[in-house]
Amino acid sequence: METNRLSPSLAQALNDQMTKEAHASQIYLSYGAWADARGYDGIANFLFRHAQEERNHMMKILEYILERGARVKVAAIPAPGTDPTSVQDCFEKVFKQEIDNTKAIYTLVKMSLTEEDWASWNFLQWFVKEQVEEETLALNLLDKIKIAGGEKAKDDVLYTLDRDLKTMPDDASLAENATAEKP
Ligand code: OFO
Repeated sequence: METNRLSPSLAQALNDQMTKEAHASQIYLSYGAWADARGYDGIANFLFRHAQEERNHMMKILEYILERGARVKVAAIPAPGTDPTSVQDCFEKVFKQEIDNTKAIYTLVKMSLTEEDWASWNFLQWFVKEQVEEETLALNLLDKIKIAGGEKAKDDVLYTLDRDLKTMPDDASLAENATAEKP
């Protein structure tokens, strides 16, 4: 009896997405190491936490593939690429990385829609929402550094930003999640 509930193409695409999430994790890890080596402990802490979040995303997909009876294929993770050249460049790279990942998630959503695989479509909505949060978070960081002077940001401003990032929440609060009780 056939117990696999994923089409071969969607199973492959989800496996590929697992690798993309692992790749994102490696990118955050490498940027975190870059920031730490330059004395930006708070930025490093934020990026390391985010590396873990990306790994959790990978695990979430892995568990879903297994749950649907398809095969998980753990593939090689591409290298994270070059180090940022500045704090601004770091956040710009983070933002671009999140946009690329959003595009990949949208492709998966489209596939599930075309295949009328509503279980996968429903599963992927969590990622659609997550990407909105992550893009907002990255954009907020980019705004902060731009206000601080971008490439010309002074050391004391970078110091404050670094200190704030240490305790910054991992998720951005979105307008659509606001309620009358919790505006
Ligand atoms: Fe997995 O959310 Fe960012 O990339």
